[in-house]
Amino acid sequence: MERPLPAIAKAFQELEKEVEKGGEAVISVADFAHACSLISVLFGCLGMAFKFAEKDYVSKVQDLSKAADEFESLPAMIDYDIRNNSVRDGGSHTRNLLRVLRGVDMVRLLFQQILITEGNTLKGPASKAYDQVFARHHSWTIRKAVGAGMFLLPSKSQFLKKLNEEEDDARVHIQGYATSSGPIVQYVTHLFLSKDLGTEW
Ligand code: 1PZ
Repeated sequence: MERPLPAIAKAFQELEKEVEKGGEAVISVADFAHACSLISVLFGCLGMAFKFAEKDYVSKVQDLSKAADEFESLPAMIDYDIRNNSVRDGGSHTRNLLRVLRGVDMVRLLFQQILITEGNTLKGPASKAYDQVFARHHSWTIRKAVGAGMFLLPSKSQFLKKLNEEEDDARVHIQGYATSSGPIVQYVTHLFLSKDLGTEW
């Protein structure tokens, strides 16, 4: 039986190790895209409601995986778009990176909320995470669609069952991801800010 949660936690813990080396340490595009691709599995455990989000996320991660053939590191990939004046262009690697990073951050907050929320619902945790990370970047139409989808989420226990997890074990991996993804989000955010690209677009 497959168990996606430990794999997700492990991939981000590995990335965190790279980031914690500090200094010259750079995350490779391939490792980042691979870790982000593992998150896609979660969509499959949420039912049909978020198919539209899954498609958008998966296509952007695939773009980053392809970019890994061309660029070794995330900074090198971003620098390419800066030289081409294409940072904010629809479909650019750098723009897709920012969107995917928000996905990573949303799952981080979702997991944090799951850990501190009592009861068996995902609606509260997911809504909080969405409101903090994505809401201000999305149109009214998308926000309404997401809000409607929140009512269709499975219960927490159904979600864990689909992930082939028992509650206690799941908490360890959920905590592992929540902790290790934080420094990754910070690192990539810092790349954007240090290159004067901003992140509010
Ligand atoms: C329990 C968890 C519930 C999951 C709720 C997921 C809500 C995310 C909703 C995202 C809607 C996506 C619709 C498309 C939006 C696009 O307009 C933007 C901008 O794309 P661009 O113009 O640059 O091409 N895309 C995004 O903002 C990226 C959306 C990624 C969503 C990833 C969410 C990860 C959460 C996974 C939870 C399992």
